[in-house]
Amino acid sequence: MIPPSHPRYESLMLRNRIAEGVEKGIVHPTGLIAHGRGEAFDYLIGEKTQPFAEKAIVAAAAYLKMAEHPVISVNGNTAVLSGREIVELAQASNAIIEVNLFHRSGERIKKIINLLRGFGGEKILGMEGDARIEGIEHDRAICSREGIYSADVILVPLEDGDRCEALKKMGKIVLTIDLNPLSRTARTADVTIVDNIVRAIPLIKKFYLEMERPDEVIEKWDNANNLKEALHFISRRLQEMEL
Ligand code: PTJ
Repeated sequence: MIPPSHPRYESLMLRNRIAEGVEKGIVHPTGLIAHGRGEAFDYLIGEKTQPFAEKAIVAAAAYLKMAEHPVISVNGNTAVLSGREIVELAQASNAIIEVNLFHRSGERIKKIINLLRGFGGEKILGMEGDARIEGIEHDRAICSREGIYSADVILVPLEDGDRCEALKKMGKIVLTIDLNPLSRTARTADVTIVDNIVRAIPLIKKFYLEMERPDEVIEKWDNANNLKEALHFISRRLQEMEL
């Protein structure tokens, strides 16, 4: 039991959620490693939604607002960290949720679908596996025709670089949440939110609901420039750190 007064309470609670997710067979064991990498980058950005992240969150909300067929892709880590908030975002933005795993297993997909249903998610895709992401080998390519395959805008948090690239080649607008601004996903996506998913998802919903002129936001959006801001922020913070 971690006392709420512990200085690293929130971070330790998230860690517990990921560890419990592995025990329940929802998170893939390598999800522990992915989470640890995320934690390290979260440290570097001060464990707060920084201005560059907020700008990207607004841009993601704008793309979702302009979308005709938005889809939110959920994996094991995403489900245990932000499952409830993803269901709420999908309801607010009329997006379809698809459980789509890097390490695909029918059993894990079923468990994640049940978890999301418990949060009020009604139609959750993922079991059909009736289409493929073009240009990707093996089971990682399997997706749902009604979901990811036909999406125009897709939010894929904590994604792998290969699949992000393949989704771009299929002509989709890819929105991602990745604490690592150097990852291939971060550099390939149309919008990269360099923030923790637990902070980012509720804010996407908030800005989505407030947004009046998504076209103006998109017109001004420059993902590469925003990533540079994130990297400058980290390097400045390191240089100015008092020990
Ligand atoms: O459930 P599956 O089978 O789909 O597998 C999911 C994982 C995450 C294991 C899989 O997609 C994977 O191995 O991902 P990567 O290639 O390690 O990439 C995950 C990225 O997410 C890394 O760049 C991390 O820095 C980042 N990340 C980890 N935790 C968070 C995060 N970004 C935002 N918020 C987090 N909490």
